[in-house]
Amino acid sequence: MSRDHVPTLEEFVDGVDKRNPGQPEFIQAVKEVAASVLDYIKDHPKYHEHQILERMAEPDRVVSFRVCWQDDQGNVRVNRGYRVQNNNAIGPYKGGIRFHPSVNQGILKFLAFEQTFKNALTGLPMGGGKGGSNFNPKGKSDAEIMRFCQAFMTELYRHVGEDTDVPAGDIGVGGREIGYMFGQFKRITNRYVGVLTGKGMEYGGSPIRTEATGYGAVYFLQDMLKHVGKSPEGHVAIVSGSGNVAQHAVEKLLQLGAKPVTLSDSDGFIYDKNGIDEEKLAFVKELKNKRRGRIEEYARKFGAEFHGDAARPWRVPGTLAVPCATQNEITADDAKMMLDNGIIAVSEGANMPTELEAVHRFQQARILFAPGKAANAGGVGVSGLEMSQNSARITWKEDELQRLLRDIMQGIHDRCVKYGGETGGKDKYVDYVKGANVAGFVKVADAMIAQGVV
Ligand code: NDP
Ligand code: 2IT
Repeated sequence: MSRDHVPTLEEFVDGVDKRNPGQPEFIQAVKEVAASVLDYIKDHPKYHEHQILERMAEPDRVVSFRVCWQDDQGNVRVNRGYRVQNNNAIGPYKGGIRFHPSVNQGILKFLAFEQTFKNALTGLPMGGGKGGSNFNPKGKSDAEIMRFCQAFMTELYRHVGEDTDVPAGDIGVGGREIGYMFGQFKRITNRYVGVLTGKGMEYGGSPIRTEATGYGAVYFLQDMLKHVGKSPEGHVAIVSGSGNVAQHAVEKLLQLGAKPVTLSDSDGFIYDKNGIDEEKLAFVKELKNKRRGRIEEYARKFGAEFHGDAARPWRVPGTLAVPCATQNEITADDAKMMLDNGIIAVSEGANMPTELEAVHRFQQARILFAPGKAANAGGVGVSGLEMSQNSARITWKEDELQRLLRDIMQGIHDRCVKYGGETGGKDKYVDYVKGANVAGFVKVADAMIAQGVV
């Protein structure tokens, strides 16, 4: 690729393609950002001179390691662990850890790349990273989870630290796993520091970190609707997933007067025409967080529909959608179905749940579409506040954190409008994808330029 002109999208993506064989999710994430920022770079040549986008799309480092542990039968098991440190221009690397059999280097590179922009959007000083393992937590005993987490941290500890890289949870990693990893870090290093976020309240956790991602995604939905003179009240909402993010998205939707009607897991989805209320949500929390059961049980208990074969809920009619399971769960065909059913707003609780072609359909239809790096940033936002509290060795009050989370989401919405709003448009249309990408890019890019060629 020639350095004397700003590359076209095709030229740029061609280079990314060649350098990252077998990593389609990473290429997809970089392509989406490049499509948004290359025009901006053309108008601001310093970013091209400093090769900023090229540097952002090459992780600072990728660490890969073997994780050996013993199952309850005494068998030796081997998994692969990773930490991808993408960019630390504006703060220590920060981002979750995912335990899922699908985890590979390309998926974690996509997540660490996205995280870099997301963390910049929060306004807090955090760089981007992500880690995980192809370990499958399903069906494992508590003791097996503990041994795996300890083995994972036995290598990870040398790459992380409260001022270096601060992991948290993601798919398959919640409070239980964070506790075991924190315990092992402390044992190995003999240091009690905020090396992980999402900790329990007894040992340095922050109020509302558990709720923050789902709440934040619905706050963002509320802000997008407000921008066009609407509110979530009375709307039917389609939600996917049934883990941490989905549960708290449903909770906030209910508080704002919407009617959530679906939830899913990797087996399929439930459709409750009467709506998922507080009592039914309490059942889901007990089912998923304590008994670690399957969502199908909801349908049996409450007489709702269950659709198996890993079906996703997008065919269900509704006007709001909050995808909260995993990447690429909304295809172009799903997007068409949702538009035909009258969808007006989509807020991504998950990371990159919408395929590129589906994003284009939503953009062409000019509906309200919030990309994950904006909409799900509330989780890492409160993680950043957990880091501040740990540094000061205090815990702030819940009210204060509720207010700060609301402010963070509002701030992200404002930044998206600034860079993605149409000047002179009649319908106040905001391209939230462009807005989030350019706003995140500018902050990290300016810090990189200030810090020289490193
Ligand atoms: P959980 O592990 O708590 O829940 C994940 C949910 O998604 C489960 O219902 C799970 O079903 C389902 N799921 C996961 N993978 C698949 C798959 N391949 N196919 C179908 N269903 C799947 O994770 P979280 O709620 O924390 O994370 C959900 C999404 O939100 C992820 O994209 C994550 O990256 C993103 N996110 C999370 C944040 C956080 O703070 N936790 C912050 C920002 C984004 P099953 O139980 O059957 O596997
Ligand atoms: O994708 C994400 O933003 C997360 N999984 C949360 C990261 C964090 O450090 O809190």
